[in-house]
Amino acid sequence: MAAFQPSLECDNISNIHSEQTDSDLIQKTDERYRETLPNLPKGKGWMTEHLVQYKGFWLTPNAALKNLMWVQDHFKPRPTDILLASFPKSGTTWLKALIFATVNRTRYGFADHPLLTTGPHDCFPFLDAYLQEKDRSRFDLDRFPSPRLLSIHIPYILLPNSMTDHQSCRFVYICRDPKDVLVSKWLFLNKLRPKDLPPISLEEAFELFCQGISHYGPFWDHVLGYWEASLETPEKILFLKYEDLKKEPLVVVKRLGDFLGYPFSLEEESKGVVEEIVKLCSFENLSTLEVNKVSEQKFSKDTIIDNRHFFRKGKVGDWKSYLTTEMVERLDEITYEKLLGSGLVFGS
Ligand code: PAP
Repeated sequence: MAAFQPSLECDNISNIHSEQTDSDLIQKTDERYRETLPNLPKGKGWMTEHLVQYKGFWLTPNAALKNLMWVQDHFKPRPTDILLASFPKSGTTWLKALIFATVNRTRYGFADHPLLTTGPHDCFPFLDAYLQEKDRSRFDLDRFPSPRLLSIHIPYILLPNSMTDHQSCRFVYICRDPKDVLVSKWLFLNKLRPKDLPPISLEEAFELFCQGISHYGPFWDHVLGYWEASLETPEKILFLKYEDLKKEPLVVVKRLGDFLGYPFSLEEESKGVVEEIVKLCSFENLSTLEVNKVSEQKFSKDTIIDNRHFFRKGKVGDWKSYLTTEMVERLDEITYEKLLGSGLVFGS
């Protein structure tokens, strides 16, 4: 089984040749970005001063938009690639750990597993952050062994054809009740908001979220993009819910193993391997590990985040401690209307 540990396996790879041949393409992407940016509508940002609206979705101008263009122009998917896609704060960190542990389960023992000393975001990187690294010799995606585990927040509709094509990579998408997403996102992004900008109040964040103006929003369009694609091509996209994972982690992890082409054998099941994976990746375990309490995660040149911020409460329904009855009614109503007829529902 091929492993995926970029920070261990790819550090010393020299890629001078590919850097030279890529330089024209890189310049073209930079030009496209520079030409596009000034013409985009602006909205208030949660972490950055503002977001820009690109083809219906709200993105941070310096990171998300640029990263998206890099993915569109430079990423060469492989049929064996496993892409984890999500709207931010929907359970990405948890699913990264679960997929990494499932795919690599015959390679690592549970007693000295990499996830005990390496954060999930380091084991399972964000695709766009790697593509954009200036020092591409450090993270040469073309030389990563298969299966490559890569994650994105990019909406389905903005992905290049090379990725949505039936023969290319597979996706696992995770979604979560928007009320929990909103609260988690508001608390998370306020922590990262530069000190020279005043904090965003919950009322303001709520209003922006309802209007669709949040990192990779509108939430509903993001979810529906992957939901509809998963209905059309279920063998290509596995659509999961955070709430289901909480309720029946063993069932979902077994489904995950089947979908990814790493099914659990009866022997593994009887030995409790699925339980071990669920335990290893549980909030209770990961959030108390030293690496997830003290280390920081470098997502790109400008984005460095303390690992501890990815572990807050890990509960279903924590929105009840934050949202007023009016907020809940309004958000539920928007969700109901947006998802009407899609077949997708969120629990209350
Ligand atoms: P990201 O999009 O920035 O990567 P993401 O991992 O999707 O964030 O979401 C973070 C949420 O997942 C947090 O939710 P909360 O704010 O409501 O608590 C975080 O606590 C939760 N989370 C992280 N790890 C786990 C886990 N192992 N089990 C359950 N929930 C988790």
